[in-house]
Amino acid sequence: PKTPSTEETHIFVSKLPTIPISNDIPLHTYCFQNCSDYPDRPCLLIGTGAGKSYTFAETHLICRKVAAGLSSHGIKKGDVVMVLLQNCAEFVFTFMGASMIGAVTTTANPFCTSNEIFKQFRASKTKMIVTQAKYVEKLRDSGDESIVFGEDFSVVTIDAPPEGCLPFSALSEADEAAAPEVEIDPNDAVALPFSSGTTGLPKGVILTHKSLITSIAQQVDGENPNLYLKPDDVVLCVLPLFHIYSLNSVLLCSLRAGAGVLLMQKFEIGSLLELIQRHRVSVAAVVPPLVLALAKNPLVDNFDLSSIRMVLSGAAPLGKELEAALLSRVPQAVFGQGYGMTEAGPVLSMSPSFAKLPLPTKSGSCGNVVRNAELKVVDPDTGCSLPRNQPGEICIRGPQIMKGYLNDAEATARTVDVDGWLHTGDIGYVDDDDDVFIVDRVKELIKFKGFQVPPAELEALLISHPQISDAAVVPQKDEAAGEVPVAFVVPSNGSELTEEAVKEFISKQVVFYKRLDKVYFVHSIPKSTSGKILRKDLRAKLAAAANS
Ligand code: 4UU
Repeated sequence: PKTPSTEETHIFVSKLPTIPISNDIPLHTYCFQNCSDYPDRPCLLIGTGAGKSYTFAETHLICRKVAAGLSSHGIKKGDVVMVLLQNCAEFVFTFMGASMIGAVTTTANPFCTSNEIFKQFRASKTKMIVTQAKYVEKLRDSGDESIVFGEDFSVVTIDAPPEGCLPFSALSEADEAAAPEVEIDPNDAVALPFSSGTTGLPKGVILTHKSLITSIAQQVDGENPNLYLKPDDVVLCVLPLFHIYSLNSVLLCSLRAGAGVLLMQKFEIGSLLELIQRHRVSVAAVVPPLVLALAKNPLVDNFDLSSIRMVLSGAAPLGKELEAALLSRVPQAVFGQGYGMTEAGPVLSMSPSFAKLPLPTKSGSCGNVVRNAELKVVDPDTGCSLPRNQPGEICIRGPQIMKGYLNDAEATARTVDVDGWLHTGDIGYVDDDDDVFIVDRVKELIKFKGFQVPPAELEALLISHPQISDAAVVPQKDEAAGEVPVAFVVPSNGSELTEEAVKEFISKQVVFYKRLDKVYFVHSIPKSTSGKILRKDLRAKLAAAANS
């Protein structure tokens, strides 16, 4: 990032007063800080099966047992545990248990391919993987002789363990009194989600106890919380916990606020509606494709959704029409957006309509910057900060942002400047009422239904194909997914490559949302004199083709 000149800096802060934040304690202590006041209240409600639930006291106890169990299976302070799970109680127990012994959780999508999982495994130096039996086959062959299943890492399954794996009871039935006492520094890592950030391949994002506590507090603490979760709320957790949105704004915020969390393994509209009705879900955290389903699916008419008082959408842009369509389905609910980025801890702005003393916000806005933080908008060409109503790159500063990328000082320095500003790669502005609007994205990242698709990863795979000499991947607008990745491919001389063959070559190697929607064969990829792909030109080409 460029350093601005000496002129005045325009900095935006929250309209809500700054609050004291106890971010010098460990994350688990903070999240469970008030839970002895309501030990018997439901904490985790399981959406599938017999409808099991865990109270706050039970949840806290199992987390402590898992802490002891992780420790007795060799996990030490600073070690990394990979949670490769769909939403379930064991996810929560492992994450919090790891925190209790100063270990770090790296979260991964269980639908990822073996190759994708082991990239994250190697980068994070994972010692143990907690998963489900059906994903174990993907873990048996790391593709690397020096990483041997069961020797160089252990595998725990939450269901019946296949050969060479431990049952989850090995962790959850340990004696909680045996957990070691560890000193935790506020700047120690606790979560290690992976994100490609503004450019390049996925990287480990170091989120510390301090960063996560600050981010949670910015949402749910203070006399007038920005995201007011009440003790009798049932908060829908259908978005995957391996993504920071759900992990932070749904799970950790609810734990802190004493609200119940309804865990759903995956999104399926029928069971979602049924569960909302049955458990009287009051707060729903969603992404735009889910808003689409709730707004448009005819099944919605058959269910009672009157319990919903708040709908939060984030992770991708949401059109005003869709927002209006949703509100016609749940007219009693307050609707608003949150704007987050993994590296930002993650929340940058949140609708003030969710506050205890709510303030109005405009349709299409991502709310106001969170408290105890600063936001500025910079001109991408000059690096100078811009006044209200002028779009530029959004930057955020505060104790909630990441410590940095794991083992990548260069990428960290490109993203967080010397003054502590995190450059998001999003283009937006702040209007006269402090409402934040995002209008474009200048970073490489593609978002399919809110999931990250890093073009650099797909480009590297494409170029590894013997019949491809060059390639570029860019987003194309899509009604259902928001964006889909499409490739421009330069075939090698004489190759008879087909679109289908290229698509299949990729789809075998990547998780479903990274699959190419379209392949265009071209003679060359437009590049700048320094060799950078001119993505803007390719995006313009796509837009022109779509409009013709
Ligand atoms: C337009 O998507 C996220 C985190 C989202 C989040 C978290 C907590 C939303 C609400 C909340 O409470 O993280 P990443 O790292 O996967 O993707 C970050 C990028 C942003 O830089 C931006 O380009 O996702 C896009 N994005 C949005 N775009 C995130 N939220 C929004 C939004 N509108 N509301």
